[in-house]
Amino acid sequence: MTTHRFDPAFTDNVINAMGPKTTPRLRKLMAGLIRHMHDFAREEELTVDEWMAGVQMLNWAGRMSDDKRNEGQLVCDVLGLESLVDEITFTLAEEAQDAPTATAILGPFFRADTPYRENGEDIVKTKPADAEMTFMHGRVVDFQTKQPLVGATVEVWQASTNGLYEQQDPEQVEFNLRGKFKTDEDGKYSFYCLRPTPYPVPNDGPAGKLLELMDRHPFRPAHIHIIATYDNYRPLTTQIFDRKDKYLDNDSVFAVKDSLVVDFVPRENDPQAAIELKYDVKLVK
Ligand code: MBD
Ligand code: FE
Repeated sequence: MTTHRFDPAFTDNVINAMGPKTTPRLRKLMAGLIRHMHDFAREEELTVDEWMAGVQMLNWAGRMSDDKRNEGQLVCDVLGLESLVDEITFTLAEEAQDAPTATAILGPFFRADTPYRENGEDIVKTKPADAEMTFMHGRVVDFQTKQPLVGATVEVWQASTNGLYEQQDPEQVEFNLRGKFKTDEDGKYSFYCLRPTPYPVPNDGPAGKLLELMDRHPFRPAHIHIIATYDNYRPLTTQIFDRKDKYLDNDSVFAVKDSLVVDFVPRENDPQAAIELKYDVKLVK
């Protein structure tokens, strides 16, 4: 039996080809994915050449990805998909309970093996000439009771002023601008870092090609990544953004939320840093 390709019944045939040994969730996700992809192709009258260009992009992304580069994720990011999924996850969690510190996307430059450091340590191990040294500190608290969480983990990472994360840049020592901290008996964490600077996402691959084809710039506003965890609390992945940044309203990966915009302020009497940022992380169970 054949059906015309424009006939929606063709799509049902493809979906119904799934066998009984799937999970309900997988069946639902695959059916939705197939339906939307087919509708997209029909609505846009996608040509073979256009489809093949997309396939080539996927293959290119796969080829250039390894443990130091996650191009597939970056492609999703410039298309807003990771931020959309983050928002959906956050909203569902919020509906289940009240609002903690807002989440933001993980992004492609997280490293699972980041070392623990002492509170007050400087994560700037390779210092760029234009470094604006910053003291970042705050507490991790229970969102509802406001009680400090002692021994919570705060992990941070940021790009250097040349726009590169440590694993992208042979000039930076390993784990430069990264660290994991444990909150002290008052629930406090602290470290020295760079005032973050805006930078373009890597644009020498398919993500950059897509941005160029869509006539978009690759810049992200200055940000610091944070993951905060504590026993029995919901793990938090987020980013904070400099209020003074000019890309707040047009982040190339759509990750900015109002509540994550922070103020860097002048710091007095500290030979190590002329700027500081106080940031409390509020976790929920
Ligand atoms: C980044 O630095 C980043 O944080 C995200 C989410 C995507 C691309 C580059
Ligand atoms: Fe980042």
